[in-house]
Amino acid sequence: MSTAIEIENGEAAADGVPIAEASRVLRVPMPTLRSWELRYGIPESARVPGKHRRYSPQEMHTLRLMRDEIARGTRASLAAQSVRTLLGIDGPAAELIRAFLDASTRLDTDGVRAELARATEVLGLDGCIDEVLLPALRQIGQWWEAGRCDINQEHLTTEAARAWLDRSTAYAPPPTRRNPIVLACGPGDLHTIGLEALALLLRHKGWPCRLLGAHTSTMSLTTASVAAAAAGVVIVAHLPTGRRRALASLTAVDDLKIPVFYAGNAFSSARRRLQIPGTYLGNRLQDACTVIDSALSARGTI
Ligand code: B12
Repeated sequence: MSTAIEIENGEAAADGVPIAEASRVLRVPMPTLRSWELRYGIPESARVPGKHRRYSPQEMHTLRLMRDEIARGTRASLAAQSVRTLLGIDGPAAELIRAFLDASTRLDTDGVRAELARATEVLGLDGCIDEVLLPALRQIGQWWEAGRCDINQEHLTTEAARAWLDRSTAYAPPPTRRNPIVLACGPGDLHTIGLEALALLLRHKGWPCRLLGAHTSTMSLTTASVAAAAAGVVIVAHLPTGRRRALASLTAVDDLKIPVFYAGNAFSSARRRLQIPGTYLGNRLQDACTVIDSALSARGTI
């Protein structure tokens, strides 16, 4: 018998997943799935008239993004727009994501960096990060989960993207503020790229940044934040298993009366953000950068 995850990835259903099965696997009622397609074109219909709807692995992915976006509290119409952007269905990002993924599939790390540079020319740095880099990484995560790419491809692509972020940071304008922003993963998390990208955007707003990186313990974070006289602290956690320890770090920084901000999938639903100190940064890095910049500038910490 096939497991839910196999079906969700399409591995066990070569002809696609029937709507009743999709509803069961995704835990979304069938009428809701039908209304997403009718009202918002999510996913775009590939149905042959007279035949029952069957969802391909890519369509299941689209539905899952829609479900998760709504679970984060977004209205269905806006969620549909955001899913389109995430998938690169809309606008010039679509071609740039494809080119990035082609370079990744060829294991061409120079190509990955070159595509990020091209995306920056076309969409600006904000657009490159939110509309190309993050959606492409999400797609690679999906491919990896579905067995469509191996771990080497994921690692090479991630490292190429990190090298590009690092190099871009080296060429960012010099800081115009005095107190730095400290950025760290929660103690249980290795997923640094979102933080590295945010640090680059903050550097472009004049903020010096201290990136503490992966698996930062609460003790190291508080010690470094006090030593640096941090203007603010950002903590990111992706894995649900790391949420409790990330929360301990947030609380410790908040106790020091340093403004604290947080993001990542460990906090993606409203329920997971109940009674958490600090400011939730949402999904888009350019918006997160604006929130932090406005909050800290308003405090006059420069
Ligand atoms: C690259 C990567 C890695 C790299 C990280 C390298 C690095 N230096 O960052 C490595 C190889 C180390 C890694 C390890 C693992 N990973 Co990993 N990884 C990824 C991948 C492909 C991209 C991660 C990423 O940067 N995501 C950022 C964006 C693209 O993710 P997102 O979900 O869309 O994020 C949204 C919001 O959270 C927010 N956001 C995200 N980051 C930030 C940051 C800021 C500042 C803000 C404001 C917002 C924000 O914006 C996004 C929406 O627009 C994802 C795939 C994916 N879907 O994310 C898997 C993924 C996150 N990894 C996963 C897993 C399971 C693991 C491992 C446990 C694998 C293993 N068995 O060893 C380990 C965990 C190690 C650990 N303790 O953390 C799962 C997590 C599933 C879950 N929910 O629990 C994912 C989703 C892959 C998958 N499809 O299964 N991983």
